[in-house]
Amino acid sequence: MTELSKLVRTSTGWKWLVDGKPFIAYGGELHNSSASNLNYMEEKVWPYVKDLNLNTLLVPIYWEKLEPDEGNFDFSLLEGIISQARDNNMKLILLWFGLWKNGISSYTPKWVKTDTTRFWRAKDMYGKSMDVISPLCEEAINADKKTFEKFVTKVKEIDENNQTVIGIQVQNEIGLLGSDRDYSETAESIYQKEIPDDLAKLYNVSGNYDEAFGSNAPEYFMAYAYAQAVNQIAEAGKKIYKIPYFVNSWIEKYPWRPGVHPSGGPVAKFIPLWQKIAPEIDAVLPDIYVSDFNGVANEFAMYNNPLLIPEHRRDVQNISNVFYAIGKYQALCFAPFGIEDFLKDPESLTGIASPAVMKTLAIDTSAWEFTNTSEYLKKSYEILQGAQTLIEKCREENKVYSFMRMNEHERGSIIETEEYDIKIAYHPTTKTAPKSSGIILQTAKNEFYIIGTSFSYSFLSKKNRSYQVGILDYEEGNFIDGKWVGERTLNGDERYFMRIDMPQIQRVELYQYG
Ligand code: N0T
Repeated sequence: MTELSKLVRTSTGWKWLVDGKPFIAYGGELHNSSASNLNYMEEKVWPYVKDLNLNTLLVPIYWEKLEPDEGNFDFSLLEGIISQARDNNMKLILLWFGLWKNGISSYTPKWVKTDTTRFWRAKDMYGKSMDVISPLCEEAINADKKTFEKFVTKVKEIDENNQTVIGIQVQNEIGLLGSDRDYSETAESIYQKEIPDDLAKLYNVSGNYDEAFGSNAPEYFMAYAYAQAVNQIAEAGKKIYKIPYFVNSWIEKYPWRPGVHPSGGPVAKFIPLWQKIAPEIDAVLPDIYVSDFNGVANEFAMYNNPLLIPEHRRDVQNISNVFYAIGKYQALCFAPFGIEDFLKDPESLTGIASPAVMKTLAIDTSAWEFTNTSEYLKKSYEILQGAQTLIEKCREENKVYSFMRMNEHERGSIIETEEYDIKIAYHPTTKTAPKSSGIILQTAKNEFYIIGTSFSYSFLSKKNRSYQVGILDYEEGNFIDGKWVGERTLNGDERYFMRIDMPQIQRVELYQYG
């Protein structure tokens, strides 16, 4: 048996071990409906994702397809997808679209949807039934759990000795949309009671929800309900097959009211709650569509939570967030959403999200300039995977430096190492290229690998003003099988300004003279 995929805490951060080796998922997530048909996958997905240098695909598995009638399972999609992934040399993170998908219960099978007595709905503040099976409905949790067990058992059976599935996301963007909490009768009675002990201890509060949490009570009430429900499901899976289990978050957005973002979903402030109430969940993952990448990454990497980004916006400017994610936050997964569009329908990449979502949000993209994001993504993934061994080594030695343009007014930054100040000048932001972002790996006192896109840089001596920095070797190149292979040597005009435009790696060896 191979060593199963796992997340491990190290003294300098987090590692994801896959086949016993450190792994970073350079991924993409599929559109919601793509994995419902194997022919579609064969014709309209695999040919378009295999040339993007991905090593991981995030693919949904649907309850309605897996158990069309109660107790009757159909594993053909699951088996087919794993086998297709193997043919394409791709790892998988499977997304369990069970009881909840973006808040609602749209992926439950017919027999669940129509039996509203057994699988009762949450009610909004006006007493109207919602399209959401309540997270307080025990029967529903048990039914999902039973199916999830079958699903995980099947994964184990196929995959244990040849791991393709390296993680499972339990549900998708859970939380209650359109109401701050469930106002059903059952919910109401629980809401009025004393809060559970573990919750009371965690926040050092007491009384009923209103007494304990004041005006924030509805969201805490829902968060507890969802964390409890999802933990039971994840726990059942983990008992069978111990790989990482995740939840993903529809993050808070303006006007920051629960119900505008799914209430009770795993937003950053609830990570401590999830860690306590849902210990079988290994990490809480942010879906990042907003422009403040750094703010979100920072929040989610706090609380001892490894940073994995299962959904990321698709526009060209922000695609270089991948460098900062890896360099600054030791991210273990980066995945733009709707990845099959990148080569098939590049024009759709003018939006931050998929066309359907852009429409829902009423964002007009007609004035946006079109550039194909894929060439940048592809190149970034190629060089980052090539440099993987070095990145891991430098992470351990704390020799990774990273920078990114945070807004249009910023012109550059300085990275301080022991011997040098490295001056980074950001290239002007354009609509058609990624914003400046990069990683610097220090491999010796005087040797650096510079990775990234859209910036110029120079080295200044830290000794004193009369000291100068000279260049011994400056080249572009690539890591092939973990070894640096230099290509063009950069000297003369090419070294006068040291710069990187398209995603690239450069190596530089310096000396100081005075
Ligand atoms: C995502 C995706 C998919 C600042 C939307 C994002 C996916 C789900 N939801 O295409 O449905 O399954 O997790 C919701 C927030 C997007 C807009 C944020 C604008």
